[in-house]
Amino acid sequence: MKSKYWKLLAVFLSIGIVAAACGSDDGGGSSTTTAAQTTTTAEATTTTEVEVVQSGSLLDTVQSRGTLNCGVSGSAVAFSETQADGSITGFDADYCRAVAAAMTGSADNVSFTALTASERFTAVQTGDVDVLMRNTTWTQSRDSSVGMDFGPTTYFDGQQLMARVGDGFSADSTVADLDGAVVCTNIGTTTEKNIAEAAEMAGAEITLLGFETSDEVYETFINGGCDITTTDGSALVGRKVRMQPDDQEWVIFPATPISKEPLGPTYGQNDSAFADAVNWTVYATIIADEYGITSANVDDHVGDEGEVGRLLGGDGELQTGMGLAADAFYQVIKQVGNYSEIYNRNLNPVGLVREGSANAGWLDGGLIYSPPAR
Ligand SMILES: N[C@@H](CCC(=O)N[C@@H](CS)C(=O)NCC(=O)O)C(=O)O
Repeated sequence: MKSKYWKLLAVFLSIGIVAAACGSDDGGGSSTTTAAQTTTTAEATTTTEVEVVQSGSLLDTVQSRGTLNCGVSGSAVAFSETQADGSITGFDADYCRAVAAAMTGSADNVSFTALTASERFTAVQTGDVDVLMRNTTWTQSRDSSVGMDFGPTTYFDGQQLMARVGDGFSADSTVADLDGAVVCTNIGTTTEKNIAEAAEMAGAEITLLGFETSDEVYETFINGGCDITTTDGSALVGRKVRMQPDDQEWVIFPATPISKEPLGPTYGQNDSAFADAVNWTVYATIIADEYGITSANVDDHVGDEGEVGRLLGGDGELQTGMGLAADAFYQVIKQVGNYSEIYNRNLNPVGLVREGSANAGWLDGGLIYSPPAR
């Protein structure tokens, strides 16, 4: 009888630990939980008091602050653009808003910081921003020695080149055709490394000019200071639409990009609660898209059975267990929209479409896919 009582107490105390870990509402510092450690022998079960020190997650900090600090480019056409009134629009900016909606209940609770490529990782490490939504490529070195962790890829990109048709370049040009060319790009990027490597492997001698901002790159390109600009294909498309002068015709090549550039959320490493909240925000937008649930019709689906019901906060919901409100993802879809809505409203206007691209859903031959909400 006595042994049974201690077993029950031990189970009760263990549940207490889990609840404290998931629901901590401190300011993000270390939280100390007194817990029970149990030792079971054939004869008896004894309970010993030990201290479990659990370091606070950035998720707690964001929730108590009430604002998500999100690092963006601020000058990446259609991804994060600073408007005249200071607001930031675009695909990446909307993913900042989505994460803010999930973590704080409102998509408006975002403070944006515009960062150049070379500033971005330091800004995470110093705590100036909580997360980057800054056309940032997931690479092995960034994921390891640089100290970042990466969320689900929101845009599958690849590096391409852009040149003037008047200089003899066409859609069929290749890296080998760059021999003797001056190539402009941003510093602190995968771009500069990829092009240097690709040119060397193709036997093309190039002069690589690196700039801190894209605005400087395109100013120099338009003025004839470089023959080629190179970066993620999506950025070339956006800049061509916005900046090609009437007296120049720009062409993007090669059709198959010279690299893989999976772009998505990036945050400091080893913070699982924060990572889960960011990652499942992205997955929620993808799952909603798979079911055709949009900001316009989400209210009709609250209370649905199965995966949709759970995702929107109904029976069996899994959000509170990860430190979010039960309706966190309902708020994301209601206030920001599903993956297609976010993609189409920001990227269709510059000519980027999901159909036939790697950014189509997996059922349509693309790579956009989510694990199940179960
Ligand atoms: N995806 C690449 C390139 C990212 C990058 O910085 N791209 C440039 C060209 S789109 C950019 O964001 N420029 C915007 C700016 O200068 O603020 C990386 O992660 O290194």
